[in-house]
Amino acid sequence: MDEIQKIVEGVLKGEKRSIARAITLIENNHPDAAKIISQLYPFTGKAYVIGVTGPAGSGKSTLIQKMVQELRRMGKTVGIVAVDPTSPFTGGAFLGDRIRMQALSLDEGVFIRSMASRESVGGLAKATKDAVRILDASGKDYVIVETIGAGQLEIDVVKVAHTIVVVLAPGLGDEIQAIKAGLMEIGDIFVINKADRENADKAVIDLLSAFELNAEKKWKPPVVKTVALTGEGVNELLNEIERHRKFLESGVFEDKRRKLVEAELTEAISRKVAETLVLKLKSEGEFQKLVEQIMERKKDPYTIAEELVKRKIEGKEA
Ligand SMILES: Nc1nc2c(ncn2[C@@H]2O[C@H](COP(=O)(O)OP(=O)(O)OP(=O)(O)O)[C@@H](O)[C@H]2O)c(=O)[nH]1
Ligand SMILES: [Mg+2]
Repeated sequence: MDEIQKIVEGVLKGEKRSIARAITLIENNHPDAAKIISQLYPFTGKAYVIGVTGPAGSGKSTLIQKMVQELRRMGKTVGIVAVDPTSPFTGGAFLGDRIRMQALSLDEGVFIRSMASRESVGGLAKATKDAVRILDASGKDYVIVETIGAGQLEIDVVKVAHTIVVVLAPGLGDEIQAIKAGLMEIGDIFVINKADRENADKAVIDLLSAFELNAEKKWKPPVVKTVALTGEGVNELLNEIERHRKFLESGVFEDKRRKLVEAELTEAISRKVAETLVLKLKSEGEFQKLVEQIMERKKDPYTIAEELVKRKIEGKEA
């Protein structure tokens, strides 16, 4: 049996070592990675994917830890992907995260992985999607993706999820920032964590009033108060996630999935066509010539790209 086959079978059996190996190959953009994903693909689509996003330090990791404990009590298996687009090795919370999460990862029914930073966020979004797929194929009932919701790029990362939970904390003006960062639009459920602190109720009211503005929406995002440190409100959060899941399954699900598949196919084609074309141009020695033309300002990159499409793809002479 070859190496790829071994990894694929290990993943399908839910073996931690194979899952880890597969994700590493994905992260390194290894040539075997695409083969692994394509062999696992038929076994995906069973896990329920929850995205947990929100400003730095709002309590996402602590909350996830409590959610996982609760899901484990219900007999569910869970995969967790923590995504940090800047650097997973800096930032004060990370070490604490690691220690807390390590305790969880001793459990056979839990797999935790922190995604290493990538040269591009597009690459990170793709690697995250593939990691979720691997965990899905490994038979996990739930896959949770944690990411800091700082901007559009991170939002792309969390879009792999069926249900997106936005975690905010009172004070700090998080709510206003969240609106600015577009979190309001992507959130299916909002959490005001650190409800043990002052102003939690005010934060909830502020959020609810913001929703009044888009009252025509079919799904009205609920706001849940939690204290992740003690686990207070975590059951209610899980109930709301379940309620959202039922809502999606009542019909919206297929639409949402189709849109995601369309976006993903477009992205996959763009990637592959661009890669192939650039490689070809380089091997033919033409790439460098085109670079020179731009350096000398004889032509601009957009015109060249357009001419290339005509010449190499549509088969017309430019
Ligand atoms: N008072 C209080 N503190 C909390 C609560 N939940 C989390 N914290 C604390 O807030 C800090 C940040 O918690 P994390 O769970 O690391 O937050 P995070 O959102 O994962 O942080 P990043 O991954 O760095 O964005 C830690 O010191 C937690 O102990 C809570 O409900 N109440
Ligand atoms: Mg965290």
